[in-house]
Amino acid sequence: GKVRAPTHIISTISDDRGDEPCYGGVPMSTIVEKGYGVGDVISLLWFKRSLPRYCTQFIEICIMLCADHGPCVSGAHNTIVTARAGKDLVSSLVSGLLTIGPRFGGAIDDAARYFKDAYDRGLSPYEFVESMKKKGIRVPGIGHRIKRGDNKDKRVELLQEYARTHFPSVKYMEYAVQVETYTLSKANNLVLNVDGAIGSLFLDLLASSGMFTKQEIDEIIEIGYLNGLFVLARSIGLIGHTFDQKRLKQPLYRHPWEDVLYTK
Ligand code: Q5B
Repeated sequence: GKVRAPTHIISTISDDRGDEPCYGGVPMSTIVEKGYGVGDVISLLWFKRSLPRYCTQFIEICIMLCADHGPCVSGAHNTIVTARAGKDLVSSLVSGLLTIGPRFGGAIDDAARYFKDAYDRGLSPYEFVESMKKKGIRVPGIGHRIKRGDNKDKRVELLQEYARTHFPSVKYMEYAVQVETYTLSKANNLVLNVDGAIGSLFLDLLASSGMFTKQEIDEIIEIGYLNGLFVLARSIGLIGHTFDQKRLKQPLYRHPWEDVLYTK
């Protein structure tokens, strides 16, 4: 009989054979005819299912709100310096993307992991924050360079407002808010930041939409899908910064001597 040679690649998210490409089994024509948005495409390619509109809209809001945060943040700064060194679009983009990590934009997965673990174990915000302090770990999703208790991050408020209106449950978000109340009692810079808001709200989306099993939720959190939202979103801004520098014909960047402490 026929013997199938073993394949070198297994792929389950898209198929480019046939008349038209399919994302998660959905043909491109359906995606266009039904007016799907980028949130639907992310649902199909990342989560391998069609999610309800309120979920895909939430994903789209995350992408829009995180697309850029000005020229001074780590990612944009790297991209600007790279573009001004005469490098191409991809080099400028990845140089900015490479700054995304535990301190900058890449705390969403860890925020989801730690908030979920603490909430599921029934830890009070006090017990959670103090246990993190004992371990010498900063609470992911808490703290910001310029946002303060009396100057909260509007992006966080917008995400919370949307979820309170559309999500069946926001128990993880409410927990994150309680954690913030406690951390703010310690220092005014320890606000719930955009990473923490997305991390906790995505836990609510996963847990309350009825679209994921417990095992699937654990796998999503363990693999770490959620930083992908920031990476994808901020790519939009970083590409914009690259074009901006090139359009403005900005020269090679050199940091001023007077801003460096030369010491032995
Ligand atoms: N302390 C974000 O730190 C930052 C603490 C903490 C306990 C904490 C810091 C942090 C966790 C990681 C996180 C995402 C590095 C941030 C983002 C996207 C962005 C960016 C933008 C955009 C800021 C002062 C005192 C110290 C610290 C204590 C600080 N954070 N304690 N848990 N989480 N957060 N990252 O201002 O006693 O004086 O030694 O690591 O969630 O990246 O816009 O810029 O859209 O682009 O440098 O929004 O919070 O504060 O290091 O001087 O700390 O607070 O231990 O205590 P800072 P530091 P002490 S959103």
